Amino acid sequence: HNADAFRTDLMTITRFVLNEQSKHPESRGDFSILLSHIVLGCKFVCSAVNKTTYCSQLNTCLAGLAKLIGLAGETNVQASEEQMTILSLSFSTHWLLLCLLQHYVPGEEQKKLDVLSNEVFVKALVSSGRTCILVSEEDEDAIIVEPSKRGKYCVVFDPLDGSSNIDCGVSIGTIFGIYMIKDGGEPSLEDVLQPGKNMLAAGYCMYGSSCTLVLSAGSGVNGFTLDPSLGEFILTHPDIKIPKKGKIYSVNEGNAKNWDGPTAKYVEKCKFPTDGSSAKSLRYIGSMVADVHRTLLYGGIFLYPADKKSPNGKLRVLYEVFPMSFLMEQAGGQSFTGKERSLDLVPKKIHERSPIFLGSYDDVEEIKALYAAEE
Ligand code: AHM
Ligand code: MG
Repeated sequence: HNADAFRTDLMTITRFVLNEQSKHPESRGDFSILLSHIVLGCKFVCSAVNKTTYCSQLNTCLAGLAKLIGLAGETNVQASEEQMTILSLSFSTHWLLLCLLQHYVPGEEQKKLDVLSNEVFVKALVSSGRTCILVSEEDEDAIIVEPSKRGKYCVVFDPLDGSSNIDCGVSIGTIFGIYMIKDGGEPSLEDVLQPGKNMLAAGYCMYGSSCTLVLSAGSGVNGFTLDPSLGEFILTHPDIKIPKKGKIYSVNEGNAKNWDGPTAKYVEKCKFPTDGSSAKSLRYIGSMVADVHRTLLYGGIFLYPADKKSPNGKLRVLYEVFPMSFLMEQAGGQSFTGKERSLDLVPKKIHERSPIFLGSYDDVEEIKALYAAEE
């Protein structure tokens, strides 16, 4: 139907957040402004990720051609300008010349994508005028915003998570969480070392086959997809609820030899269920945003447990564990650290790690029971 092919009532993320805001007459629109700056960061990273994937593939392809006709050395994939000219002349096809002229700059140093993304987010957040302290996975120290640009929000974020997936074009993402400053005074680390349940909002943006932003401001979870022709995030997944029980488990099984008893028992049960249910499927991308996104939409469980080598697991409390746990609970799922509800944890350091088990309510119930039995 034509009516389905072209939606005419577009709920952009800005309109959505302004609608929500109008339900709180006391609100002055600060949150909407902050969010629009986060959204800008996400759009920038989305475009940078797409360009990088395209350019690195193109460069690999050109370097391959250079090697084929003996212009490039064994290991060196950067051809000199002169070599590239010869190369472009010997392949006088339009396509190659066009590519060379438009995209290939021999020897060009590219700023790493995660560094670039961090710079963009920090600048977007500071310039919003609504933040006072920022914690980024890329910066060792928290950033205290200069007084003239301060607002009441504290933002914790991982600008580009899953960086090992960048070069092969697999989904990566940005994760963020938002707190309110504790009192009106000088911002300090105490403002971000709060338990996750104090977060006002959390979300992630996934740079995958499409660019999807999932957000919760404490009353449910909503998903928006970037329409590249409009440059706008449009509401495509209203009020996301995770299935109560799932058929998928997601974990790095390569660490199995170092797992503790309850984790090992749980994964064994996924593969060889003893209660007559069918075995679960294994899906693991190695990008938290993508693995959590699938878990949210299809149900199941995502685990990054503790192991003998890393007793606190791998994932970071402030900008990985908390925002994803916040979203899971808002969607009707659960998140557990192996000891307690993830959002109850009180971090002592900004880059602290914690084990995490999150997903469908019933699946997380099972792993909680195994840890309880251990005590
Ligand atoms: P990163 O910050 O180095 O990108 O690491 C975080 C990523 C997560 O996205 C993902 O869940 C996890 O590391 C995967 O780790 P592993 O490769 O150990 O399975
Ligand atoms: Mg990370």
